[in-house]
Amino acid sequence: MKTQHTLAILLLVVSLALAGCGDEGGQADQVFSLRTGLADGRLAFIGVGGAIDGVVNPDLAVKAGERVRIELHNGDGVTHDLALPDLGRHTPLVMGKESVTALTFTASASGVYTYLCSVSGHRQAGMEGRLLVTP
Ligand SMILES: [Cu+2]
Repeated sequence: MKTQHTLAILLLVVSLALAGCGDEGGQADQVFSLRTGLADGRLAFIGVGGAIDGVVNPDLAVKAGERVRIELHNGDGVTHDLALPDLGRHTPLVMGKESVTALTFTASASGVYTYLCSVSGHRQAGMEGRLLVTP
């Protein structure tokens, strides 16, 4: 079991390293950091830094055409991800407290999109917010 755990961490580190490489190609116009945790006894994405600091499931406001990077920090040790189902995008699972994953994409069309955690039951438990893309 210990070996499996070590292997899982190793795979996570490798996948994070690969994700990092993939992101180097394009500079992001907007970077948001979210941390998983509890707010009022519910699961939540909590903003870190900037205008969203401390905000629970913050609105992420960007302009159409901008390159957006969302970093997801695991703050509670529970496995999570961040998915944008309308855009068909999601981060890898972020497992283990203080692990970080990220998603970089171009917000091509204006609109209101839902971001959520796709781990079973987590959206219902509170992990849901909005990405606002304005023209
Ligand atoms: Cu979750």
